[in-house]
Amino acid sequence: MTVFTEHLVESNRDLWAAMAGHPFVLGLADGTLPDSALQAWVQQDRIFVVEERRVVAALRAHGLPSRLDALLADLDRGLVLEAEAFAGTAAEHGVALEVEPWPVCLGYTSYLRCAAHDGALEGLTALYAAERVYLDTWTAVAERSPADSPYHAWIQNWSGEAFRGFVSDLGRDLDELAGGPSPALTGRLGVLFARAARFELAFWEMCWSGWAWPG
Ligand code: MP5
Repeated sequence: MTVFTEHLVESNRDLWAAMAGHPFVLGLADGTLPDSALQAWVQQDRIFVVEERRVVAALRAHGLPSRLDALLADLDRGLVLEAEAFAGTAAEHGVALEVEPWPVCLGYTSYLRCAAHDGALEGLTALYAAERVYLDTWTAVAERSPADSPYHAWIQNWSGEAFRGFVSDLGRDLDELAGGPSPALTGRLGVLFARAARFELAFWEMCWSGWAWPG
């Protein structure tokens, strides 16, 4: 029998392929990303990781099994460092830090937070989509990147052993918490997972196309 998290990923293979082949991701891989797209990503993903801390806090407020709670505590510490790394990159490139979240970023972070408030399984399923997409997409970037890629640190951050281990632990704990979900629950969580993954694709597109607020 396929475990729950693998079933979720298998059901969304087309989305995974669309992400690995997205122009933003291909630009990351060969180092040809336009400055405007890179700047948008640095600014918007910094907001994403800051907001992700609130998702993690909402999840932990449900009272989770201790191993999972400790994993999320580690994630929270890592997010502080990631936000600092983005701030450092922004300073190096003269990029403004305090910008508004663009619609897709705001929609996605709000969606993740709502899922986390709705329940532990709901929030973890949506968060797992975000983490698994990042692992798999940056792994695709790593496979196509030269060793001296200007994005080496990011590639390492999201395709290296530490992050791979974290995503694997998160999946294991989600599978354990979900148990053998009923068809109705599987369907409901499947929608949450797929929507979060579609937001991930939209996030790349937002950065690539500069989808700011109209007007
Ligand atoms: C992640 C991220 C990875 N930084 N940004 C998006 C849009 N999706 C996923 O997560 P983490 O937890 O920041 O390493």
